[in-house]
Parts: sequence; structure tokens; C-alpha cells
Amino acid sequence: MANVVIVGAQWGDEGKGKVVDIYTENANAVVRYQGGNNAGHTLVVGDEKTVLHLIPSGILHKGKRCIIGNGVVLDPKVFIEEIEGLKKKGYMTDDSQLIIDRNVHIIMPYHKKIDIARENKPGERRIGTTGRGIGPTYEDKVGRRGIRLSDLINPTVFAMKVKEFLPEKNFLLENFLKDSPLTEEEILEEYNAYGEILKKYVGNASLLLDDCRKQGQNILFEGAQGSLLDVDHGTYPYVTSSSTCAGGAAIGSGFGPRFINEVIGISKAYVTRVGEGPFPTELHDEMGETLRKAGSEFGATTGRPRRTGWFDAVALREAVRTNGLTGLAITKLDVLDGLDSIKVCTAYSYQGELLEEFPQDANVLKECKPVYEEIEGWKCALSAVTSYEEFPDKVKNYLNKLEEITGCPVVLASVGPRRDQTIQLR
Ligand code: 2SA
Ligand code: GDP
Ligand code: MG
Repeated sequence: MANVVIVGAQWGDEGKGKVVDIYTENANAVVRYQGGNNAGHTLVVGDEKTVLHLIPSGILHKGKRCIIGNGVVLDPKVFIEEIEGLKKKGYMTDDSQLIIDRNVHIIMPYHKKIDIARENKPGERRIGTTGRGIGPTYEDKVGRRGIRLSDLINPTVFAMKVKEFLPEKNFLLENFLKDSPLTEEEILEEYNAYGEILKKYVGNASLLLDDCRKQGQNILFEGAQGSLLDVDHGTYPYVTSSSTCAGGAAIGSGFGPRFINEVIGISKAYVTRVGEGPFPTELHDEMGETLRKAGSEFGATTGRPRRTGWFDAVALREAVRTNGLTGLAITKLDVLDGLDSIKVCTAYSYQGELLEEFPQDANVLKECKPVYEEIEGWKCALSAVTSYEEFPDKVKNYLNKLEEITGCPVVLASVGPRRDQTIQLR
């Protein structure tokens, strides 16, 4: 292992948390580089389940540095609660294990209110956001009206910025979104207390990572959401507001892109999506429900039911290219255990034309019909399999098929949520 980026190769929830936890074994530092607490990354160790929203999934490994890079947007309340939860379980015994870059942008109370009010506004196009204030925080970052962690920990600067920005937010809330305004006093009282707690975690992620690199240490970058939710390369406007693709790892941490050695894309053996937006292989029938039940497909942050569908190689080839994937990890193979036959989408049909490449326009994608190849199911339980050799031939065929139609080698297969239900193929 050298410096590796782990990204979701679909619309999120592919099992990134589980894979990052496993790769952390060979890493010295684990870095979150985009998104915020819209993410829900699930780790299962023995019988204990931990869902992380902000803190890198390496945190269960003692002594591994966990870094929150500049590209992340941070809700201080959620962050503090997450630390408390981990400490209660006996993790994070040393506070210096965790560093937050001082340029991280802070999710403010008005960001959350605006996110929720926009989603609920009659007549507005809904995105199906998580309601965590992610989009409005990134808007302010790019609009140069953001509040960074370095501002939060300086009460004078923080008060000045709240005074400057709040009137515009209140105007929007009251006049356009028909929501109640916020007062400076309530924000300062709540957030000054957070600043005091967060102080001890503040650092320079870029400098730290460069030091790690110079010492020959291994760095793992943990993507959140998925490539098809990338603000540039995803199914815009039905995307999240950050760069979820591998390039985001460099921007969101201040690590030079030429030092990244591998990019591993995580993909389910089928597809899920939560929120609105086009999804060509979506199943609206019994089979969709079967996958949702067998895969426990409910949001790890909001509990929303996830939409389900067959594996989509057209979408995955897009992820292979936009991320420069060096390998694929296929998760949740066990969810397909009971099926007589499994479909994989190899191309789309659009207005009588065969498309082999993912359309850039969401309006075209919305009209695409999947062209399927059908593969025989293996009809046996995989959850106890521990090596590639133990896989029935039909599973090996499925994995070979996925390699062939995506053009990317499968390096890992997962047959259950636990750490020990993982098979390294290469
Ligand atoms: P947002 O809140 O502005 O980022 O929402 C914009 C779109 O991005 C999607 N999104 C996600 N998709 C899958 N998983 C996510 N994390 C949670 C999980 C989701 C949950 O792990 O299950 O619990 O509902 C995630 N975060 C953002 C979102 O659905 C919108 O389509
Ligand atoms: P992430 O956002 O990509 O980290 O994924 P989530 O944690 O949101 O969702 C993945 C879900 O699938 C979690 O509940 C995991 O525990 C679970 N999971 C991961 N890999 C497997 C697997 O191979 N089989 C099964 N059955 N569940 C898995
Ligand atoms: Mg998730």
C-alpha cells in the first residue's frame, strides 16, 4: 500500500466505511476530504456497529492519525457528539489522534434552516438532500462568505462575521422561505462554546500529510457520497455540493495529486440511490423491494429508504474514468444469494440509439432505458466464504463479468458487513 484514495463508484453507500476500516490496517493516516455529516459510514467490528458521519473511518484503530481536511464542511455539534459517542465505546483515548484543518468551513444554524426550508418550499424542485445544511455551506464557501474553523475559534472574528452575514440570511429566511429569523446572540452563545471545545483539534492538514509522505508513511483518503453525486461529474443538479471524485482528495486536503498511487472504487453488486434524480436501472417492482430488504437499504444518516436497482456498467465505466480507478471493490455480494438470475446493464437505449457512454445531461439520462445481460444466480449463502477459491463458479463468473464490462480489475469482494467478511483478490 502507498497513498490510496477510496471513492464511492456509484451514488453513495457502497460500503466505503467498511473498506476504509480494513485498509486502515496498513495506513498511518486516514483523511476525510469532502462532504460533511450528510455522510453515514458504517463499520462493524464483531457484533459492534459504529456509524460515523464526520470522523474518518480509521478512528477505531488506535494510534492511526485521523485528519479532517479543508474540503470538509463541519457541523460542530455533530462532531462533538460523535467524539463523545466514540469515547464512550472506548475509542479515541488520545485526542491528538484527530486533527481538523483550520480552513474547514463551519455549518451554521442558518445553513441548516435554509437547506430544509428550500426542500420543503411548495413548487421548488426537490433534490432530496439530507437536510444537514451541506449545500448552503458550500455556497457560502465559494461565495466568499463562509466561516472557517479558524474564525470560529477566535470569538472576536467570529462575532464580526456573524454580524456581517446574518442579515442577508434572515432576509432570505423570512421573505423568501417563510421561516423564522435567527438572532446573533443565540448563535454566538451556542457556537462560542463549540469553538472552545474544538480548539485542541485544530491543525494544518496539508503540512501534516506532507510530513507523513516524506517519512514514507501510507495515507488513506476516504471519499464520502459517490462519484455520480459529484458536483461536476455527477447527475447535476441531483448531486451533493462537493467534489466526491478522486481529484477532490488533493483539493480537499492540500496533498499533491502526484503523490497519490492508487484509487479504489467501491461498488455494490447492484445499485442504490437515495434522494431524487435519474437512475436508469431502478427497480419499482418486487425485486426492488427484495434487494432493499436483503441489503437493509436505509440511509445511515436519515433512515430514508434507498432506491434499488441492477448493476449498471455504463455508470460504473464513468466512475472508472472520472476517478482513474486502479481497482474495484465489490460489496454486498451476499445480498444476491437467493436470486435465480441477476441482471447487469451493459448499455442504454435512448430514442432508438444504443449508448455505451454515460450521458452528461441528466435530462437525457432520465430517458435512458437499460439494456441487460442476464446471469445465472448462485443460489447459496456466501456470508461465511473467506477465500476466492471457496466462491462457487457462478460467483467467479459474476465477478469476471463485472471486470470485463467495467474494464477495471476487482481487487476485493465483500460478503457481509463485518471486517472478517472480506476477501482480498489481488
Ligand atoms: P446533500 O445533503 O446536499 O449532500 O444531498 C444532496 C444529494 O446527495 C445525496 N447524499 C447521499 N447519498 C447517499 N448517502 C449519503 N449519506 C447517507 C447514508 C444518506 C442518508 O449514508 O445513507 O442517510 O439519507 C448521502 N449524503 C448525501 C442526497 O441523498 C441527495 O441526493
Ligand atoms: P458508506 O456510506 O459507503 O460507508 O456505506 P453505508 O455505511 O452508508 O452503507 C453500507 C451498508 O452496507 C452498511 O450498513 C454496511 O454495514 C453494510 N455492508 C457493507 N458491506 C457489506 C456486505 O458486503 N454485505 C452486507 N450484507 N452488508 C454490507
Ligand atoms: Mg453512507
